[in-house]
Amino acid sequence: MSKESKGTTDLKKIAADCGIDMVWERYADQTPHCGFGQLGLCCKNCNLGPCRIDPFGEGASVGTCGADADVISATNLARHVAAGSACHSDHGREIARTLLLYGEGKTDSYEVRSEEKLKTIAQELGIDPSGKDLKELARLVGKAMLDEFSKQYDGLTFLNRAPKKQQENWNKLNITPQGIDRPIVETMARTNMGVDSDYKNIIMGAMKAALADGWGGSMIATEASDILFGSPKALRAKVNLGVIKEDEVNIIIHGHVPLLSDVIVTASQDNEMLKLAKEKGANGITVAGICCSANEILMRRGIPVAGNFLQQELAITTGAVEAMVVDLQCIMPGLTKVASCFHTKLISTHPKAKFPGMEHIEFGEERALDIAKEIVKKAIENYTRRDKKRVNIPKESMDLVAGFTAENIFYYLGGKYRATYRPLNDAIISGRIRGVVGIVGCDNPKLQSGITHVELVKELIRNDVLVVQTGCAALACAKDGLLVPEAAQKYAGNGLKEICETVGIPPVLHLGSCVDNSRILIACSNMVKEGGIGNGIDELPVAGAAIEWMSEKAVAIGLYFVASGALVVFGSPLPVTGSANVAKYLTGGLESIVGGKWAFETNAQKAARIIIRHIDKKRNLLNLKPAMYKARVLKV
Ligand code: BF8
Repeated sequence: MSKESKGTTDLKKIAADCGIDMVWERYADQTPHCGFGQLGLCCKNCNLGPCRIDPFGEGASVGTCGADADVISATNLARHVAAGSACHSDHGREIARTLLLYGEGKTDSYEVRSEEKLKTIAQELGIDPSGKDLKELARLVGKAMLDEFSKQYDGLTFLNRAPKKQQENWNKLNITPQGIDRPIVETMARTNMGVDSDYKNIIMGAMKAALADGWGGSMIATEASDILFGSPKALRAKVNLGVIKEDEVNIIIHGHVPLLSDVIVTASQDNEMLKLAKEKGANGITVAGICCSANEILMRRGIPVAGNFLQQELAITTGAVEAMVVDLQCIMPGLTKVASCFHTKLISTHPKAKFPGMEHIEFGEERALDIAKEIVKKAIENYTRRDKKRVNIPKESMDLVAGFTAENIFYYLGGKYRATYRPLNDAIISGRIRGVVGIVGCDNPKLQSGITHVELVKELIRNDVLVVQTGCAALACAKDGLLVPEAAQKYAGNGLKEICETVGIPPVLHLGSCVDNSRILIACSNMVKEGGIGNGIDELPVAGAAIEWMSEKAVAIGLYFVASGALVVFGSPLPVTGSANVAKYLTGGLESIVGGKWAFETNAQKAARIIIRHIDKKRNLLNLKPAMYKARVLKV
């Protein structure tokens, strides 16, 4: 198992010397965790309770209303899924609305950077792009995207991208989302006291909400962002806290929605701002990202990444961050305590996410660039308050290559002259690539803070599995040097190495932020359409893992991949294991219904073995030759 980096250890000591608890100490203070919560056996959804079920069979076996462990754990899970889906979808709605505002001429802070994507999506949404100028087309596409959220009966347009097999199955099971908002509302309604009391039916409802996220809200977030901010292309950049510069004004962007992060980058490159920074004694302005905001501006603009989820507090303890600017999602309320010991200015920007102790500068799409300049100016002015003696920036930074998408993956895999997934499918059929696995999601102190991702990915690529990544998992692996072409030579099995060296790609492809998991759904559908490796996503030699999952968003992502036919491995189990029925259903029963299922395994080597066995089983069912090169022996 890899060790914590020296930089992290040093910064933790600085915080401790300041008397500050960070996520690791707060986590330790919470252990042992509440057993009822971990097992999913407590219910506080009405005032007959709160109730809890005794897992040892000695106390209550049902709540006051009569709900048993099955109902309570399935209800809790469904509500997590609804919250996670709501979060992603709200993000998608904001980008679609901005596209509409641009089209209506109500903001000049944004533009259409991918005309090609705008036209393709327009056609998909039933809008003829011919004869329309960009603004008019953006207006129509923005409006049509927003309509997807409020649809009541019609079904989501992007569901048509899924293989026919999945679409027909969802229709048969009555879990085809009618729109984006409706299944999420429905999940909250059916889990209210005294509504749905059949755990299987509750989980079916949750799958509908999750599908509305993956094939709806998240997919719209990705597509609308590509239109406004540009379709990513492979690029090289830097990752880890070492990207913070000792002699420059450092601004950290943290959160999710690229509407803010993109304009902050633009504002930081403005001559007036650069001049002001010089006047204050700085040699320039560095913008770096944390969490999925980092991924958004990395993928499209090559902006360096300061870190993943668990590094948000560490960034402040470098003593060199003038401002941390946040919007929403995955922002620890604990930041304000850490910042109180340093000169860092914390600035919240979103009306839905305020934090006591942070300065709030409300962001608005209509005058986004002006607001961004105001924020950047505040950061520059704060540079003079920096205490140089307290600056401790770790030396650690690493190269990474990011910018892969469902549309460009074929190009980088050798299909330069044919817009086709044939090279990828052929590599799978020949066995050079054993399968494709998405390693996504958060990093979590429960599981070594990113190190479990790294171990899992290394074991997979060693066994010729091509890995695609998003979210904080991608950043954790990037810091370990896995997202550069050179990593193939060092870590990949012979088959995968041959492909990577021939076409010059890393063995681990970065596909973006968490909403960009939708790119993985599209890539899977494209693999099916290309032919030769199955008629549905459930037949492909693919899997997913969010081994260090933390957020409700990760639960929603997990469920939409399961509902779309994939095996999904989580590290710590979902909080359902207090119900043997629900746990068995999620990890077994669902497979014969939707093709996918969950597995829980905290050990990276064992998780790799689960995934590789699954891939080999799918290859056998497809009558594909075994992986071309003899599998290396797993270490467990
Ligand atoms: O949406 S991976 S910790 S930052 S929830 Fe959050 Fe998890 Fe990171 Fe992005 Ni996703």
